Amino acid sequence: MGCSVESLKGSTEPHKLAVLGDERGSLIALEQGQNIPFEIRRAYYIFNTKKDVSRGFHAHYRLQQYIVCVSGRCRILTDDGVTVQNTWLDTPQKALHVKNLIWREMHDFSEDCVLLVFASDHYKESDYIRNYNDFKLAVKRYA
Ligand code: T46
Repeated sequence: MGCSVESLKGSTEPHKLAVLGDERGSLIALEQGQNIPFEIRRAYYIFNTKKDVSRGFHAHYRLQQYIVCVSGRCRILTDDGVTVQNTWLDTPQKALHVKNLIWREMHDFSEDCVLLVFASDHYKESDYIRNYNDFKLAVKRYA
């Protein structure tokens, strides 16, 4: 990579989101600079996931993401090269801020799972680290 990679400290942060509900139902607002601590360049959602099929298995050199499970549940494994963390996203009230240089895997999707992701950059395959050994080397290099 020609450019610097941000610090690894505090690389996966769970956030609790405030529900703005009334008698009609619930609403959660996500705003750049309020809940989402980076400029949003892309959003995508993952749905129609198949039983016992996991996803992810990669890290990003620079990309930060903010992940919310708006329906159903799934388990997100994050690994900073030293510590592995498992977080259940099982309510729309939980969000996970996953910074750069974090290995992530998504497991145990419920049938109704819809994972909404906000990303700090456009899709770039060159930003993906898809091999775990390459990820460990990148962590050593940039930590
Ligand atoms: C991540 C986790 C949480 C695009 O063309 N544009 C996009 O914005 C994305 C996200 C993907 N794609 C293509 C690339 C692949 O051909 O869609 C296909 C599936 O992507 P991928 O295998 O990377 O999907 P996941 O679920 O393993 O990972 C995704 C994100 O790629 C990744 O950044 O952190 O969700």
